[in-house]
Amino acid sequence: MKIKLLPALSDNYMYLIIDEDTREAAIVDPVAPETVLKAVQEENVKLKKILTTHHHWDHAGGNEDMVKKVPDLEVYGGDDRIGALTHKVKMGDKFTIGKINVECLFTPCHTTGHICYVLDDGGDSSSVFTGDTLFSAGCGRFFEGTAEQMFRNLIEVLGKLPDDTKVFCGHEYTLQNLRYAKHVEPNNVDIQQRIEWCREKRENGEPTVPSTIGIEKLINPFMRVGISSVQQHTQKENLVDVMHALRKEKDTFK
Ligand code: GBP
Ligand code: ZN
Repeated sequence: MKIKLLPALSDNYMYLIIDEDTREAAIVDPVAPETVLKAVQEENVKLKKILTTHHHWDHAGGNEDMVKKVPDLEVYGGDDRIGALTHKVKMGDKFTIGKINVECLFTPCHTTGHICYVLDDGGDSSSVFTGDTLFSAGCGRFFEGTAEQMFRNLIEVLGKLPDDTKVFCGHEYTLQNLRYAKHVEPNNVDIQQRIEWCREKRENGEPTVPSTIGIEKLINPFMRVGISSVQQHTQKENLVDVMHALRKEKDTFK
């Protein structure tokens, strides 16, 4: 499996997923159709599917245009507000991209119909496309959901994936997120080291994506609600209360 990261708008990422055996491809959140079509031509692949994480325009806003330009394109997603949707999916639904297996994880909170997609090509590690649910070192705002839901998404669903699962998220927010992570845990050495690593990446014009589930468990405060330093920062013990307090503080963190 080959994954081509395609930057779009100011800080969005689209991902072109290629099954090299069959040359079949899928695109995650194609908000900039011209960029996608150029990459599809360059890679000489057959684009078969759109994987939409959620209905926000900066993720789903290119769908209508894409289906006009690519014949027989299938559009996957978990929300009726997603343009050109052909395959509405729910928790545990499975399909394929060539020989790559895809499993849908329902992760409502940022929006009520948010889906993350886990890809497995039989190789050593899987990849998960997390849209605006899980960012590197952060998570999406709770526009349409609760701390209880995000706790379930991050701890009980995404947090149960193997540590070596690669994380491909919807935005390049990592350095801003790490600044907040450092505020929560000033003594966390993994956060300090990740800031240096990400600074170097960004200075060279490179993305900080992919991360891994294992790395996120070390640096992402929203995946660390059960760690005592994070609990102490929020002055809460109940894990959902910690999640709620972190999101509330980050909503206005400058
Ligand atoms: C930043 O630049 O670092 N804090 C952000 C500011 C996702 S995009 C922008 C922001 O709020 N981004 C959203 C988010 O969840 N950020 C996580 C965070 O701040 O910790 N969006 O474009 C956003 O989802 C959107 C589109 C929102 C349509 C509502 C509608 Br309706
Ligand atoms: Zn969003």
